[in-house]
Amino acid sequence: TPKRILQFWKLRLFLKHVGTTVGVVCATDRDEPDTMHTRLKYSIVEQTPRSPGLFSVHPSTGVITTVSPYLDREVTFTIFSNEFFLFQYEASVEENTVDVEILRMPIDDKDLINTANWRANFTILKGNENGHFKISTDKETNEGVLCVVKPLNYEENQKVVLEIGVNNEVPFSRDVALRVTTMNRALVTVHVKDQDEGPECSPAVQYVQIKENSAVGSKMNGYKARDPENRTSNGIRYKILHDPKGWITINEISGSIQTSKTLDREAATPRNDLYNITVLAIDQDGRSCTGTLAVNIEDVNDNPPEILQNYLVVCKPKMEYTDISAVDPDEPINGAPFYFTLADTSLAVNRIWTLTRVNGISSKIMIYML
Ligand SMILES: *[C@@H]1O[C@H](CO)[C@@H](O)[C@H](O)[C@H]1NC(C)=O
Ligand SMILES: *[C@@H]1O[C@H](CO)[C@@H](O)[C@H](O)[C@H]1NC(C)=O
Ligand SMILES: *[C@@H]1O[C@H](CO)[C@@H](O)[C@H](O)[C@H]1NC(C)=O
Ligand SMILES: [Ca+2]
Ligand SMILES: [Ca+2]
Repeated sequence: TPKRILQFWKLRLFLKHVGTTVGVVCATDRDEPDTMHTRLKYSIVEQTPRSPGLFSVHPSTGVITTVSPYLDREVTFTIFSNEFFLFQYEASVEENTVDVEILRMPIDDKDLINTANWRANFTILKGNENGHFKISTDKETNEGVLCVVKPLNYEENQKVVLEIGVNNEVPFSRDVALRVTTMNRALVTVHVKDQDEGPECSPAVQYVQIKENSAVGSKMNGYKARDPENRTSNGIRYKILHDPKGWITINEISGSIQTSKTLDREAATPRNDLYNITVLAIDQDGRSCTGTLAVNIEDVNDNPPEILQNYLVVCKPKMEYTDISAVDPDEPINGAPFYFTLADTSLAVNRIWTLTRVNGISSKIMIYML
């Protein structure tokens, strides 16, 4: 036989909708868990104002619905239940909003017997794996205050269901011999409301590769932003905010790019880095985001090596030789090892000078005076 342990709970709801389900009372019986739905009957013991009544409860499912067109009323429920019940709340929050209170779960302890120092302790049992929510107890009212502490994204999640537990120091059961510290639980369905957001520049950095010295007017894919609501790039326009050397133009409609000058990898500063262009993406309502188009200018062997010294002295007999070094501004693959020869191949010159490779250094030779 079910243990009829009485509990009175008062819950206040802020109603935003009429004619809808506002919650479900679900009483369970620990002794006979499989038969609870067939045995338990629900009814509203009391509601204020009594006439016209605002709510009705379904006798077997426990679903509470509004029956009166009163809006935004604060309502106190007195719920009569077995050992614990599950109450379902609905709450909503705009996406991208943070540090807002979205629900208060009041608990009125006045009717509880022998619980003078009763203080509610709320915990989120399930559904907060990503840490978007926080629940705390209002010390004065003993209400559970549910807040959003990390912004939600409608495009990722339209609703989140949280299971909330509430404990207190005094067991819910008056039957102390049972020593049951049952946790009352509530299910909160948080509806994430869509915001009409601007375009999304994601990923923030997009990469493209162009060979240097490509013909002026060469085209390639550029930057793509998209509308987070429908995930398309339609209707988004593009502008270049910053182009270090002014080498690139962007197609306003497609975001594809075109070279407007001959690209010179060796003239871009800093060399050996990506050539970054800042792109502004604008939607039809004028909202915008910025992204980076990182252009990898592919090297072409378009630079000869250069000898570093243009004047050297070899002073006999103290010196027999000196080093000659050369550099190439292209990438290593288009640079050293270099081949050094004497420009003047005449016998007179060759009789006096000879070139010898420095071991292990491909950009340096020694010139000997014989
Ligand atoms: C509140 O409940 C949590 C989890 O059940 C527990 O870790 C914590 O100690 C409780 N706090 C108090 C003040 O009872
Ligand atoms: C996507 O949404 C944006 C703005 O809401 C609109 O301008 C664009 O036409 C939509 N694209 C498609 C394919 O529906
Ligand atoms: C270009 O952007 C990339 C990616 O953000 C960054 O690693 C790099 O340092 C940037 N280079 C320059 C020259 O700003
Ligand atoms: Ca080059
Ligand atoms: Ca070269």
